[in-house]
Amino acid sequence: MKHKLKCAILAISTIVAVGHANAQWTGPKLKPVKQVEVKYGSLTPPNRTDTDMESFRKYGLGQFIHWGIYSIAGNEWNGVSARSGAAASEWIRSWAGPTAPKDWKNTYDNLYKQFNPKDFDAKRWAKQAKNMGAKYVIFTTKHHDGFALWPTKYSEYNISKTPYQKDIVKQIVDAYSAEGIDVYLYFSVLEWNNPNYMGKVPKTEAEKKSFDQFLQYTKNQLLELLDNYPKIKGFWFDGTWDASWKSAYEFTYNLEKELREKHPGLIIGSRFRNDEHGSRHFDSNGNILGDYEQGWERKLPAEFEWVSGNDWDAVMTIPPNGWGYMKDWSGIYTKTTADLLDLLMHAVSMNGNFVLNFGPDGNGNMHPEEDKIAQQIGDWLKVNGEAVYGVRHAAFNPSKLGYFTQKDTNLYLTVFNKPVNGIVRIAVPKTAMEVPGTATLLLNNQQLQLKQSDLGLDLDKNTYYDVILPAKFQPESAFVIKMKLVAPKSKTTKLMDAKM
Ligand code: FHN
Repeated sequence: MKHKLKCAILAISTIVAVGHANAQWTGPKLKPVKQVEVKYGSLTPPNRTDTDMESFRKYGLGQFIHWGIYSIAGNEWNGVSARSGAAASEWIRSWAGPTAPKDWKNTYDNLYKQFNPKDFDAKRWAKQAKNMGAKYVIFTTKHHDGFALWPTKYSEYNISKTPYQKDIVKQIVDAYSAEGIDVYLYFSVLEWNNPNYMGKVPKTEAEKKSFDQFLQYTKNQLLELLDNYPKIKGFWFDGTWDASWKSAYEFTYNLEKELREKHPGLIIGSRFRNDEHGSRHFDSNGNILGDYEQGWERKLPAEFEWVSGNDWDAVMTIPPNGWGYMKDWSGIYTKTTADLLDLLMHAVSMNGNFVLNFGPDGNGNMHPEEDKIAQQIGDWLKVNGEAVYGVRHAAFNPSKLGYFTQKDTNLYLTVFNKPVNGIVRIAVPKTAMEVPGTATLLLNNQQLQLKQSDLGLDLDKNTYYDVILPAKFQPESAFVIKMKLVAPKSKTTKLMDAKM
C-alpha cells in the first residue's frame, strides 16, 4: 500500500516536473526527472568565463528604458487611463472593448507622425544613469507595436519616418558607451501590426510563406543592429512566447549561432528561443538556454538555491506594472527609493543584477519622480557601492536585518532593519574557516566594536558575532557594515549538550 502511494506520488511529481519545469517562476525550478535528447539546446556553456560575461556579473545595477510611440499616450487617451479600461502604457495599442476609442488601432499606428521628442538628449540620460550608478542599460529598439527607433532598412515603420527623423538607438549607444555604461538592446520579436506575424503555428502554405518572411525580416533586423551598433554588449529579447516562434526552433538556433559568430562575446539571455520540445528559458533537461536567466521580471528569488547557480538579472518597474511612460502616478503604489534599494541588495546578494525601468515621456523627459529616485539611488551608491559592484553571494546564514554580499575577504551586511538594541548579530557556523575580524561603517569609515558571543543554545551549530552600533547612530536609510574576514581565533568552547 505504502509502495503504491509512493509510486503514485512519484508519478504525479514526474508529470509536474516534466510539464511545468519552466513555469515555476515563484519557486525553485523543478528539475526534469527524465533526460531526453536535445539537439537544439544551449550554444554556450553555463556561467561563461570570458571577460564580457565577467563584466555582466559585476554590474550590480542596470537601467531599463522603455521608449516608443506609446510614450506619447502616457498610459491614457482622451482622459481614459489604464485604470478605467485602457491597456497599460506600452501595451496601449492592444486596447479593445467598449472603453477603447473608435478606430483605436489605426489612431495608434499613425501616432508616429507626431513623434518629435524635442527635449531628447541621450547625453543627459546617460549622465543621469551614470550618476545613479547604473553599469549597463537595456534600451527598447522595438517593442511589441513593431515601431523601430532606428532607421531600419527592413520596415517603413521606423524613426526616420517621424518628424524627429534622427537615429535614436545610435544616440543612446554612443552616449551611454561614452559614459562607460554597457549597452544591451531590447528587441521584441512579436509585432502586433506586421501582417507576416502570427501567434499560432503556421499551417497552410500561405501562412508558412508569410511566417518565413517574418523570420527572415527578424534576422535581417538583428544583423542590421549588430552592423550599425557594434559597441553593444548584448540583446535582451522579449515577445518570444508565441507558438509560431516556438515552432521555428531550428531557425532560431541557427540565428543565435550566426549572431554569436558575427559579434564574439555577445550576451543573450534565456528568452530568445526554445528547444525542439518547446522548452523555453531552460531546455527539456533543465539546462539554461543562453547566457543568463531572464525570467525574473518584477519578482525575485526568495532563496539563493532557486537560481541554481545561473547568472541572472531582474527587471523591475517603479509603478506596480507598466514599463512605458505613465503620466499619472497618483492613486497607485509606486516603489520608494528604500523599496528599490532593498530589491537591489536582494538581487545582488543572490548573484543577480537589478535593472530599474524608466519610462520617458513623448518629449524625451524622464518622469519627475524617476529623476528623484535616480538621484537618491545614486547618492546612496556613492557611499555604499562597494557592497554592490563586483560582489558575490556570501555563504552566510541569511540575516533578518538585511543582505550579505562578499568580495574576496570583505563581507558586507547592508542593514535595512536596524535592531532596537543597536547590536547587529551575525550567526556564523562554528565550523566556518572565515569569521568577521573587524567591522566598519561604510557611511563614515568608523570602526565598530565587534565581539564574539556564544549564546550557549543547546545543539546550536552557530556562534555569533556582535557588531555594536554607536549609541547615537540614527541612519536615514539602509547602511552597510563592512567586515574583514579572518581565520577564527579559537574553536568555540563546547560545554555540554543537554540530555533529553
Ligand atoms: O510585454 C512586455 C512588457 O511590455 C515589458 O516590455 C516587459 C519587460 O520585461 N516584458 C514583456 C513581458 O514579459
